[in-house]
Amino acid sequence: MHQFIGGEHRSGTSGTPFEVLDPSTGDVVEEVLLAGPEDVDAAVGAARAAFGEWSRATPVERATVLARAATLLEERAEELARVESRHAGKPIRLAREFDVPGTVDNTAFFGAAARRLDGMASAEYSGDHTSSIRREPIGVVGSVSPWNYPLQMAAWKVLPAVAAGNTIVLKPAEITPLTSLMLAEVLTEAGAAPGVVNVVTGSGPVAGQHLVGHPDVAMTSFTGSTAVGRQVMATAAATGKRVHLELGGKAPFVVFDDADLEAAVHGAVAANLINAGQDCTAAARAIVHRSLYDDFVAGVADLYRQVRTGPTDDEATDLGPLSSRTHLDKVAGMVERARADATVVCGGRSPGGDLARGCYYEPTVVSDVALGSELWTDEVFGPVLAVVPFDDDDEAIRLANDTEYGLAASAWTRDTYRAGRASREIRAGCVWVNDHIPIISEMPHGGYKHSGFGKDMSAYSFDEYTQVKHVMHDITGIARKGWHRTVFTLPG
Ligand code: TAP
Repeated sequence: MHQFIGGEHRSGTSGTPFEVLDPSTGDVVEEVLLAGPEDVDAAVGAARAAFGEWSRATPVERATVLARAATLLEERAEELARVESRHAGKPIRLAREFDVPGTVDNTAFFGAAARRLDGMASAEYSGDHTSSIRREPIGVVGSVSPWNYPLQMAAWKVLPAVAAGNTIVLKPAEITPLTSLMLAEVLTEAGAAPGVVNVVTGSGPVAGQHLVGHPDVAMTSFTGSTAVGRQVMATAAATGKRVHLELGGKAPFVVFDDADLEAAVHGAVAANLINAGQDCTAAARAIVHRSLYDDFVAGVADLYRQVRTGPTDDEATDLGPLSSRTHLDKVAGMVERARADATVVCGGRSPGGDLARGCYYEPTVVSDVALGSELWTDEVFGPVLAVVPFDDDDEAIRLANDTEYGLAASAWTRDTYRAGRASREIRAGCVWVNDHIPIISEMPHGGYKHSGFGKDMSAYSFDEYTQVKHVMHDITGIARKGWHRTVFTLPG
């Protein structure tokens, strides 16, 4: 029963079975019958049927559902953390302390935000009419989410959409469907009517593509790779729907010569290894002033050798596996090819022993990476830090911006003017100063350049999930209005 349609768990009708695996062992967690186009049609039908009532619910009614859902998620926190850890291969500590509390907080935030969807103030701009702005939901939203943070990415898609009065069909990545189903179940238990939140678990090319191209879906929101995002945009274009894309990243981590080296080294380790590097904002390219370069590389490598790589259910584990064997092969291949023109300082291989059954990869530092090489330009999405030196601030900013991506970046400096320049000139949706990774529900998350457009989280996300209507209300009661004479004048 791995589809959640119209408030009920159902089985997929594609006839295609799929094994959800634990990437730390290769064991089967659950066998799923994938969704086919008929399941997507049923989910879109349920969402369409639920739209009228949900879109007319008062803000406080929607807020009450979300507030209850936050409480229910908190009650199920340990269960959610365990399922998330198991199918996404996350260390249990990360699932418990980041994924689940982040989702609870997001749900509570959108519960509160649902009550204050602001428009422009009403006023008599023409003198003869009251103009007001209505922010209205768009309709059925079709969302597609990735495997790296299955629960949080589902929440980022579902919560602003339903808080604003839309109904939704979400297709999570087929390898990590379980916590998205739990989120839909919780929202329904909290009082969202059947059909408000639906989840179809199927493959991207079948269920995802059908959802994005569906004529009854008014908007697509997608989080995933830039390559698939472009395909999604092309599919959505055929039905002329609104598109919101959160895509890949290759975040620069710029360490100026006045930086606190200890802070930068520890910051780089945490920001590169979070979620085994499978984080679209993870520090991927460390750009370090030549005066600190050798110490920075040695410091990060020293900490990487102390990282505890291990079973995901062990509270002591720092680094879990990558999400799948296919992804492990991709990461390992990129590091192998980088050896031709760069230095692998530590890591660069999978651990042996008990961990060899899983998709583990050692924390890896690659120094003197060649500009323009694959490791410099392409997303690795693994625990691999590419490091290059720079000599002056202009070069640092240029290297930070030397990427087609623009999701996130950080600048490490004690000089307030340098920090100001970096945050202004680095082209990314988020720039941290002397930190890298923290996110908060109140602030937007989204990309520049090929990292996509539109924002997740925060009140800014309502711009994606609402449309603005101008209502112009005559206040004169005059039958023959002055402006009519511009169009026609009665003879005589
Ligand atoms: P993708 O391979 O792009 O897959 C993302 C989702 O798209 C999955 O659900 C996938 O389904 C689906 N999909 C694949 N082909 C499709 C198609 N033709 N039509 C509709 N849907 C399709 O990304 P991923 O490997 O799961 O996730 C990693 C990527 O996501 C990275 O690039 C990362 O940077 C990005 N990401 C970005 C953000 C933000 S906020 N910008 C956050 C997290 C991740 P199946 O996998 O089930 O086939």
